[in-house]
Amino acid sequence: MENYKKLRVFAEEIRVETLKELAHLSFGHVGGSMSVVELLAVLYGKQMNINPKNPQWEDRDRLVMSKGHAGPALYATLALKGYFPKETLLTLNQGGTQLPSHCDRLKTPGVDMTTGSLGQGISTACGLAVGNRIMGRKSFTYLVLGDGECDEGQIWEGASFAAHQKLDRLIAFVDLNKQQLDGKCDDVLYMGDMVDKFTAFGWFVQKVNGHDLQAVDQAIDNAKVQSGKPAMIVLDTVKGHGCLLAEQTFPCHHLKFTSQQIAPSIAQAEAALEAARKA
Ligand SMILES: Cc1ncc(C[n+]2csc(CCOP(=O)(O)OP(=O)(O)O)c2C)c(N)n1
Repeated sequence: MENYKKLRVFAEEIRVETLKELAHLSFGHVGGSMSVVELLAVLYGKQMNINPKNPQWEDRDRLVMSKGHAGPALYATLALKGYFPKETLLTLNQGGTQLPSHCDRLKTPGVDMTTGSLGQGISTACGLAVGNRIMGRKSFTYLVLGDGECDEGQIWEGASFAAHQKLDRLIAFVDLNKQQLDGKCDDVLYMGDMVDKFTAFGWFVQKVNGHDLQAVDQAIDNAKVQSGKPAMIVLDTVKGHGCLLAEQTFPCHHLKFTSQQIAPSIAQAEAALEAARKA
C-alpha cells in the first residue's frame, strides 16, 4: 500500500502544479488535463522505464499524448520528475516558451511526440512501436486518446493496423471522461461501447476507474504480460476531476477565469495533497 500512497502524493502534486500553471495564464484546458492526472502519476511514478537526465535515451518507454491539449498536465509531471525546472511551468503558452499549449517534441524535454491535431497520435504511436520492434528494443509505447478524439476516422485505421501488426508493446488508454470540446460525447457523436469496439478491432481490452491508482497500475501490469495484441485500457474518468471550478462548470474543456475564481480550486487541491502526505 505504501507504493500507492507515494503515487497518490505524486498525483496530487501533479494536480496542484497543473492548476498553478494554468492559473498563471488565466485560461486553458483544465478539464482534460485533470482527468489524466492519475494515469500520468502511475506511468511516470512507477510504470515507465525512463531517464529524466537523458530524455533522448533510445531504450526508453515513450508516451504519445494524442489528446495534445492535455499538455499542461504532462508538463507538470515532467517538471516534477526533473526533466526541467518547476519554474518553467509558469511560462506555459507564452512567447518563446518550451511549453506550448499543445505538446511539441522539439520544444519540451521529455515530450516524445508532437500532438494536438486529434487522431494522429495513434498513427505515430504505431510507428514508434513498429520502429522499436525493428530495432529489437523492448520499450513500451504508451498512447493517451480522448473519447471525443475517437470520433476521428484515423483512430480506427490505427486500431486496425496495430492489431494486424500484433503490436503487443503498444499500451493505449481512452480517457473516457464523457465530454469533448462543446458538449457530451454521446450527444456530439454516439460511439457505442469503447470496450466492445476495441475488442472487435482485435485489441486486449480492460476498463477501470481512471482515478483509482491501484486499478490503473494493475491494468498496465496485465497489459504488459499479454502477447500478440495491442492493449487498450479504457479509463472511466470525470472531466475536471479534483478541480472545483471545472467540476462545477459544463462544459469544462477550456476555461477562462480570474485568480479569485480559481483560488478555491487550488486551495482544495493543496488540501488533498496535504491529506495524501499525512495518510
Ligand atoms: C483534428 C482536430 N479537430 C478538432 C480539434 C479541436 N479540438 C480540440 S480538443 C477537442 C475535443 C477533444 O475531446 P476529447 O478527446 O474528449 O478530449 P478531453 O475531453 O479528454 O479533453 C477538439 C474537437 C483538434 N484539436 N484537432
